[in-house]
Amino acid sequence: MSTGRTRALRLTGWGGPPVLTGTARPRPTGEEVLIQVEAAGLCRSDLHVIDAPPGTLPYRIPFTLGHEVAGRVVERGPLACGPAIGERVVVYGPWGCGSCARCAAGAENYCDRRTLLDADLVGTGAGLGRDGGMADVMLVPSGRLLVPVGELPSARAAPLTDAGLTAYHAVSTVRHALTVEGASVVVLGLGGLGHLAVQILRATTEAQVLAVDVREEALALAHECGAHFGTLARPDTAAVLRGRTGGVGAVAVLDFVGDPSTARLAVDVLRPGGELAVVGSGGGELTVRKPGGLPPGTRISLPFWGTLPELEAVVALALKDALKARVEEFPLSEAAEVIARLRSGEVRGRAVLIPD
Ligand code: FEH
Ligand code: ZN
Ligand code: ZN
Repeated sequence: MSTGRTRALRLTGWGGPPVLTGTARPRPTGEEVLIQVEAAGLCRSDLHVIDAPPGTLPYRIPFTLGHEVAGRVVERGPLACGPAIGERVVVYGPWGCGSCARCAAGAENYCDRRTLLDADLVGTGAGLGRDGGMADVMLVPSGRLLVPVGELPSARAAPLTDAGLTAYHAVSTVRHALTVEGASVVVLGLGGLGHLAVQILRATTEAQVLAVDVREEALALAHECGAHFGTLARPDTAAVLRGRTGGVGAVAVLDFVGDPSTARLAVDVLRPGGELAVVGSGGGELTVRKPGGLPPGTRISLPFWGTLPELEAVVALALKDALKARVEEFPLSEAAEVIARLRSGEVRGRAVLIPD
Protein backbone atom coordinates (compact mmCIF):
# COMPACT_ATOMS: atom_id res chain seq x y z
CA MET A 1 0.00 0.00 0.00
CA SER A 2 1.63 3.20 -1.16
CA THR A 3 1.72 5.80 1.60
CA GLY A 4 3.67 8.52 -0.23
CA ARG A 5 2.64 12.00 -1.19
CA THR A 6 0.34 12.59 -4.09
CA ARG A 7 -0.55 15.51 -6.36
CA ALA A 8 -3.80 17.45 -6.52
CA LEU A 9 -5.07 20.48 -8.48
CA ARG A 10 -6.14 22.71 -5.62
CA LEU A 11 -8.00 25.99 -5.43
CA THR A 12 -6.01 27.85 -2.80
CA GLY A 13 -7.33 31.40 -3.17
CA TRP A 14 -10.52 32.92 -4.61
CA GLY A 15 -10.19 34.35 -8.11
CA GLY A 16 -6.73 32.89 -8.65
CA PRO A 17 -5.62 29.90 -10.77
CA PRO A 18 -5.64 26.43 -9.20
CA VAL A 19 -2.24 25.01 -8.25
CA LEU A 20 -0.97 21.47 -8.90
CA THR A 21 0.61 20.70 -5.56
CA GLY A 22 1.86 17.79 -3.45
CA THR A 23 -0.51 16.62 -0.72
CA ALA A 24 -0.45 13.92 1.92
CA ARG A 25 -2.13 10.73 0.72
CA PRO A 26 -5.44 10.51 2.61
CA ARG A 27 -6.32 7.35 4.57
CA PRO A 28 -10.02 6.30 4.50
CA THR A 29 -11.76 5.96 7.87
CA GLY A 30 -15.29 4.81 8.74
CA GLU A 31 -17.36 4.52 5.54
CA GLU A 32 -14.82 6.35 3.37
CA VAL A 33 -13.30 4.85 0.22
CA LEU A 34 -10.02 5.85 -1.46
CA ILE A 35 -9.98 5.93 -5.28
CA GLN A 36 -6.88 5.83 -7.48
CA VAL A 37 -7.99 8.41 -10.06
CA GLU A 38 -7.73 7.33 -13.70
CA ALA A 39 -9.54 10.29 -15.31
CA ALA A 40 -11.20 13.56 -14.30
CA GLY A 41 -13.32 15.65 -16.69
CA LEU A 42 -12.98 19.44 -16.91
CA CYS A 43 -16.36 21.22 -16.90
CA ARG A 44 -17.34 24.84 -17.57
CA SER A 45 -18.56 24.94 -13.98
CA ASP A 46 -14.93 24.49 -12.95
CA LEU A 47 -14.21 27.82 -14.68
CA HIS A 48 -17.06 29.47 -12.74
CA VAL A 49 -15.56 28.08 -9.49
CA ILE A 50 -12.01 29.19 -10.40
CA ASP A 51 -13.22 32.69 -11.33
CA ALA A 52 -15.60 33.13 -8.38
CA PRO A 53 -14.88 36.25 -6.28
CA PRO A 54 -14.54 35.74 -2.51
CA GLY A 55 -17.84 35.06 -0.74
CA THR A 56 -19.86 34.12 -3.84
CA LEU A 57 -19.69 30.33 -3.44
CA PRO A 58 -20.62 28.42 -0.28
CA TYR A 59 -17.24 26.66 -0.17
CA ARG A 60 -14.21 26.76 2.10
CA ILE A 61 -10.83 26.89 0.36
CA PRO A 62 -8.47 25.18 -0.19
CA PHE A 63 -9.99 22.17 -1.90
CA THR A 64 -9.15 19.95 -4.87
CA LEU A 65 -11.11 20.50 -8.11
CA GLY A 66 -12.70 17.74 -10.18
CA HIS A 67 -16.36 16.67 -10.05
CA GLU A 68 -16.35 14.26 -13.01
CA VAL A 69 -14.21 11.32 -11.89
CA ALA A 70 -13.39 7.72 -12.80
CA GLY A 71 -10.88 5.44 -11.11
CA ARG A 72 -10.21 2.27 -9.15
CA VAL A 73 -10.98 1.45 -5.48
CA VAL A 74 -7.62 1.06 -3.68
CA GLU A 75 -8.47 1.31 0.04
CA ARG A 76 -11.68 1.17 2.09
CA GLY A 77 -12.52 2.32 5.64
CA PRO A 78 -13.63 -0.37 8.10
CA LEU A 79 -17.32 0.50 7.66
CA ALA A 80 -17.24 1.01 3.90
CA CYS A 81 -19.95 -0.42 1.64
CA GLY A 82 -20.10 -0.71 -2.14
CA PRO A 83 -17.46 -1.74 -4.72
CA ALA A 84 -14.54 -3.86 -3.54
CA ILE A 85 -10.84 -3.02 -3.71
CA GLY A 86 -9.67 -3.29 -7.33
CA GLU A 87 -13.08 -2.45 -8.88
CA ARG A 88 -13.16 0.30 -11.50
CA VAL A 89 -15.79 2.92 -10.71
CA VAL A 90 -17.15 6.37 -11.41
CA VAL A 91 -17.97 8.81 -8.60
CA TYR A 92 -21.48 10.28 -8.19
CA GLY A 93 -20.60 13.94 -7.77
CA PRO A 94 -23.47 15.68 -5.88
CA TRP A 95 -22.87 15.03 -2.17
CA GLY A 96 -25.86 15.90 0.05
CA CYS A 97 -26.52 15.16 3.71
CA GLY A 98 -26.91 11.46 2.87
CA SER A 99 -29.92 10.95 5.14
CA CYS A 100 -32.87 13.16 4.08
CA ALA A 101 -35.71 11.76 1.92
CA ARG A 102 -34.09 12.99 -1.31
CA CYS A 103 -30.62 11.64 -0.44
CA ALA A 104 -32.10 8.34 0.73
CA ALA A 105 -33.68 8.04 -2.73
CA GLY A 106 -30.34 8.73 -4.41
CA ALA A 107 -31.29 12.29 -5.42
CA GLU A 108 -28.44 14.01 -3.57
CA ASN A 109 -28.57 16.67 -6.33
CA TYR A 110 -31.80 17.83 -4.64
CA CYS A 111 -30.82 17.27 -0.98
CA ASP A 112 -33.47 18.71 1.37
CA ARG A 113 -30.72 20.11 3.59
CA ARG A 114 -28.82 21.90 0.80
CA THR A 115 -29.52 25.32 2.32
CA LEU A 116 -28.17 24.19 5.68
CA LEU A 117 -25.11 22.57 4.09
CA ASP A 118 -24.41 25.73 2.11
CA ALA A 119 -24.77 27.86 5.23
CA ASP A 120 -22.11 25.67 6.87
CA LEU A 121 -19.90 25.95 3.74
CA VAL A 122 -19.92 22.15 3.46
CA GLY A 123 -19.76 22.27 -0.32
CA THR A 124 -21.90 20.92 -3.19
CA GLY A 125 -19.90 17.77 -3.73
CA ALA A 126 -16.74 16.34 -5.26
CA GLY A 127 -14.49 19.16 -6.42
CA LEU A 128 -17.13 21.72 -5.45
CA GLY A 129 -16.07 22.77 -1.98
CA ARG A 130 -15.02 19.18 -1.15
CA ASP A 131 -11.79 17.53 -2.37
CA GLY A 132 -12.42 16.19 -5.87
CA GLY A 133 -10.66 14.09 -8.45
CA MET A 134 -8.22 16.28 -10.38
CA ALA A 135 -5.60 14.40 -8.41
CA ASP A 136 -3.75 11.10 -8.13
CA VAL A 137 -6.14 9.84 -5.47
CA MET A 138 -9.54 10.91 -4.16
CA LEU A 139 -11.31 10.21 -0.87
CA VAL A 140 -15.04 9.52 -1.33
CA PRO A 141 -17.31 9.86 1.75
CA SER A 142 -19.16 6.59 1.13
CA GLY A 143 -19.20 3.59 -1.17
CA ARG A 144 -22.87 4.45 -1.91
CA LEU A 145 -21.48 7.19 -4.18
CA LEU A 146 -19.61 4.75 -6.44
CA VAL A 147 -20.95 3.04 -9.59
CA PRO A 148 -18.97 0.13 -11.12
CA VAL A 149 -18.02 0.59 -14.79
CA GLY A 150 -16.52 -2.79 -15.64
CA GLU A 151 -13.94 -2.41 -18.42
CA LEU A 152 -15.26 0.92 -19.75
CA PRO A 153 -12.19 3.09 -20.49
CA SER A 154 -11.85 5.74 -17.78
CA ALA A 155 -11.56 8.66 -20.21
CA ARG A 156 -15.00 7.67 -21.56
CA ALA A 157 -16.41 6.84 -18.11
CA ALA A 158 -15.56 10.09 -16.29
CA PRO A 159 -17.76 12.40 -18.47
CA LEU A 160 -20.75 10.16 -17.74
CA THR A 161 -20.86 11.44 -14.15
CA ASP A 162 -21.57 15.06 -15.04
CA ALA A 163 -22.10 15.76 -18.75
CA GLY A 164 -23.80 12.39 -19.29
CA LEU A 165 -25.79 12.41 -16.05
CA THR A 166 -26.93 16.03 -16.48
CA ALA A 167 -28.08 15.32 -20.05
CA TYR A 168 -29.85 12.13 -18.95
CA HIS A 169 -31.63 13.90 -16.07
CA ALA A 170 -32.79 16.64 -18.45
CA VAL A 171 -34.26 14.00 -20.79
CA SER A 172 -35.87 12.22 -17.81
CA THR A 173 -37.48 15.52 -16.81
CA VAL A 174 -39.39 15.75 -20.13
CA ARG A 175 -39.59 12.03 -20.98
CA HIS A 176 -43.32 11.69 -20.24
CA ALA A 177 -44.04 14.25 -22.98
CA LEU A 178 -42.07 12.26 -25.56
CA THR A 179 -44.41 9.28 -25.58
CA VAL A 180 -47.11 10.95 -27.71
CA GLU A 181 -47.38 9.77 -31.32
CA GLY A 182 -45.17 11.80 -33.64
CA ALA A 183 -43.45 13.66 -30.79
CA SER A 184 -40.58 15.98 -31.72
CA VAL A 185 -37.94 17.22 -29.29
CA VAL A 186 -35.59 20.12 -29.96
CA VAL A 187 -32.03 20.10 -28.57
CA LEU A 188 -30.51 23.60 -28.38
CA GLY A 189 -26.70 23.52 -28.20
CA LEU A 190 -24.68 20.44 -29.22
CA GLY A 191 -21.68 20.90 -26.90
CA GLY A 192 -20.46 18.62 -24.13
CA LEU A 193 -24.01 17.92 -22.86
CA GLY A 194 -26.15 18.38 -25.98
CA HIS A 195 -24.36 15.75 -28.05
CA LEU A 196 -24.92 13.25 -25.25
CA ALA A 197 -28.59 14.23 -24.94
CA VAL A 198 -29.11 13.41 -28.64
CA GLN A 199 -27.65 9.92 -28.08
CA ILE A 200 -29.78 9.40 -24.96
CA LEU A 201 -32.94 10.51 -26.79
CA ARG A 202 -32.24 8.16 -29.69
CA ALA A 203 -31.41 5.26 -27.34
CA THR A 204 -34.40 5.65 -25.02
CA THR A 205 -37.26 7.36 -26.95
CA GLU A 206 -39.05 7.24 -30.34
CA ALA A 207 -39.14 11.04 -30.61
CA GLN A 208 -37.92 12.93 -33.67
CA VAL A 209 -34.73 14.75 -32.55
CA LEU A 210 -34.18 18.23 -34.01
CA ALA A 211 -30.79 19.83 -33.27
CA VAL A 212 -29.85 23.53 -33.35
CA ASP A 213 -26.43 25.11 -32.96
CA VAL A 214 -24.45 28.10 -34.24
CA ARG A 215 -21.53 26.00 -35.52
CA GLU A 216 -21.54 23.78 -38.60
CA GLU A 217 -19.22 21.25 -36.93
CA ALA A 218 -21.71 20.90 -34.07
CA LEU A 219 -24.46 19.98 -36.53
CA ALA A 220 -22.17 17.37 -38.05
CA LEU A 221 -21.66 15.93 -34.54
CA ALA A 222 -25.43 16.00 -33.97
CA HIS A 223 -25.91 13.94 -37.13
CA GLU A 224 -23.21 11.46 -36.02
CA CYS A 225 -25.03 11.15 -32.67
CA GLY A 226 -28.32 10.32 -34.41
CA ALA A 227 -30.24 13.60 -34.69
CA HIS A 228 -32.95 13.31 -37.38
CA PHE A 229 -32.43 16.94 -38.45
CA GLY A 230 -30.04 19.76 -37.65
CA THR A 231 -30.08 23.46 -38.49
CA LEU A 232 -28.01 26.53 -37.75
CA ALA A 233 -29.59 29.15 -35.49
CA ARG A 234 -30.95 31.83 -37.84
CA PRO A 235 -33.91 34.26 -37.83
CA ASP A 236 -36.17 31.65 -39.52
CA THR A 237 -35.12 28.68 -37.33
CA ALA A 238 -38.45 28.56 -35.48
CA ALA A 239 -40.34 28.27 -38.76
CA VAL A 240 -37.92 25.66 -40.07
CA LEU A 241 -38.32 23.56 -36.92
CA ARG A 242 -42.12 23.93 -36.90
CA GLY A 243 -42.09 22.75 -40.49
CA ARG A 244 -40.36 19.54 -39.33
CA THR A 245 -43.13 18.96 -36.79
CA GLY A 246 -45.99 19.24 -39.27
CA GLY A 247 -46.71 22.72 -37.90
CA VAL A 248 -47.76 21.66 -34.35
CA GLY A 249 -44.42 22.45 -32.68
CA ALA A 250 -42.13 20.44 -30.40
CA VAL A 251 -43.51 18.63 -27.33
CA ALA A 252 -40.23 19.37 -25.59
CA VAL A 253 -37.20 21.63 -25.83
CA LEU A 254 -33.89 20.87 -24.07
CA ASP A 255 -31.95 24.13 -23.87
CA PHE A 256 -28.27 23.43 -23.11
CA VAL A 257 -27.34 27.04 -23.88
CA GLY A 258 -29.91 28.96 -21.83
CA ASP A 259 -29.20 32.39 -23.32
CA PRO A 260 -31.74 35.03 -24.47
CA SER A 261 -31.76 33.78 -28.09
CA THR A 262 -32.41 30.16 -27.16
CA ALA A 263 -35.07 31.16 -24.62
CA ARG A 264 -36.88 33.05 -27.40
CA LEU A 265 -36.49 30.17 -29.86
CA ALA A 266 -37.78 27.66 -27.31
CA VAL A 267 -40.96 29.68 -26.78
CA ASP A 268 -41.46 30.04 -30.54
CA VAL A 269 -41.21 26.28 -31.26
CA LEU A 270 -42.99 24.78 -28.23
CA ARG A 271 -46.29 22.99 -28.79
CA PRO A 272 -49.13 23.94 -26.40
CA GLY A 273 -48.81 21.76 -23.29
CA GLY A 274 -45.10 21.31 -24.04
CA GLU A 275 -42.06 21.00 -21.77
CA LEU A 276 -39.06 23.33 -21.62
CA ALA A 277 -35.99 22.13 -19.68
CA VAL A 278 -33.42 24.90 -19.22
CA VAL A 279 -30.02 23.34 -18.49
CA GLY A 280 -27.54 25.95 -19.77
CA SER A 281 -26.64 28.98 -17.67
CA GLY A 282 -26.46 31.51 -20.48
CA GLY A 283 -28.45 34.24 -18.71
CA GLY A 284 -31.63 33.91 -20.79
CA GLU A 285 -34.91 34.94 -19.15
CA LEU A 286 -38.56 33.97 -19.59
CA THR A 287 -41.57 35.89 -18.31
CA VAL A 288 -44.10 33.53 -16.77
CA ARG A 289 -47.40 35.44 -16.71
CA LYS A 290 -51.07 34.99 -17.62
CA PRO A 291 -51.98 36.14 -20.12
CA GLY A 292 -48.44 36.01 -21.39
CA GLY A 293 -46.01 35.04 -24.10
CA LEU A 294 -45.74 31.32 -23.36
CA PRO A 295 -47.88 28.70 -25.14
CA PRO A 296 -50.77 27.50 -22.92
CA GLY A 297 -49.88 24.54 -20.74
CA THR A 298 -46.12 25.13 -20.98
CA ARG A 299 -44.15 23.50 -18.17
CA ILE A 300 -40.67 24.80 -17.38
CA SER A 301 -37.98 22.94 -15.44
CA LEU A 302 -34.44 23.82 -14.34
CA PRO A 303 -32.91 20.36 -13.98
CA PHE A 304 -29.67 20.16 -12.03
CA TRP A 305 -27.12 17.36 -12.41
CA GLY A 306 -28.87 13.99 -11.77
CA THR A 307 -29.64 11.12 -9.40
CA LEU A 308 -27.63 8.04 -8.45
CA PRO A 309 -30.13 5.63 -10.13
CA GLU A 310 -29.87 7.78 -13.27
CA LEU A 311 -26.06 7.52 -13.17
CA GLU A 312 -26.43 3.74 -13.07
CA ALA A 313 -28.69 3.97 -16.15
CA VAL A 314 -26.16 6.23 -17.92
CA VAL A 315 -23.34 3.75 -17.23
CA ALA A 316 -25.54 0.91 -18.52
CA LEU A 317 -26.10 2.83 -21.80
CA ALA A 318 -22.35 3.41 -22.16
CA LEU A 319 -21.56 -0.24 -21.46
CA LYS A 320 -23.81 -1.26 -24.36
CA ASP A 321 -22.18 1.39 -26.55
CA ALA A 322 -25.39 3.46 -26.80
CA LEU A 323 -23.69 6.48 -25.21
CA LYS A 324 -20.20 7.70 -26.05
CA ALA A 325 -18.79 11.05 -25.03
CA ARG A 326 -16.43 12.84 -27.40
CA VAL A 327 -13.34 13.44 -25.26
CA GLU A 328 -9.88 14.97 -25.54
CA GLU A 329 -7.33 13.48 -23.10
CA PHE A 330 -4.60 15.57 -21.46
CA PRO A 331 -2.04 14.82 -18.71
CA LEU A 332 -2.95 16.19 -15.27
CA SER A 333 0.39 18.03 -15.26
CA GLU A 334 -0.90 20.20 -18.14
CA ALA A 335 -4.10 21.23 -16.29
CA ALA A 336 -3.30 24.96 -16.49
CA GLU A 337 -2.94 24.81 -20.28
CA VAL A 338 -6.12 22.75 -20.64
CA ILE A 339 -8.10 25.27 -18.57
CA ALA A 340 -6.81 28.00 -20.89
CA ARG A 341 -7.88 25.94 -23.93
CA LEU A 342 -11.37 25.45 -22.49
CA ARG A 343 -11.64 29.20 -21.86
CA SER A 344 -10.65 30.00 -25.46
CA GLY A 345 -13.08 27.44 -26.93
CA GLU A 346 -10.28 25.23 -28.26
CA VAL A 347 -11.55 22.02 -26.63
CA ARG A 348 -13.54 19.68 -28.89
CA GLY A 349 -15.90 17.54 -26.79
CA ARG A 350 -14.99 17.05 -23.12
CA ALA A 351 -11.45 17.65 -21.85
CA VAL A 352 -10.35 14.84 -19.53
CA LEU A 353 -7.28 15.03 -17.29
CA ILE A 354 -5.30 11.80 -16.84
CA PRO A 355 -2.87 11.55 -13.86
CA ASP A 356 0.57 11.23 -15.45
C1 FEH B 1 -22.05 21.87 -10.53
C2 FEH B 1 -22.11 22.73 -9.45
C3 FEH B 1 -22.72 23.96 -9.56
C4 FEH B 1 -23.30 24.32 -10.77
C5 FEH B 1 -23.26 23.47 -11.84
C6 FEH B 1 -22.64 22.26 -11.72
C7 FEH B 1 -22.63 21.34 -12.89
O1 FEH B 1 -21.41 21.32 -13.53
C8 FEH B 1 -22.99 19.96 -12.46
O2 FEH B 1 -23.40 19.30 -13.62
ZN1 ZN C 1 -19.99 20.16 -14.22
ZN1 ZN D 1 -29.91 15.19 2.04
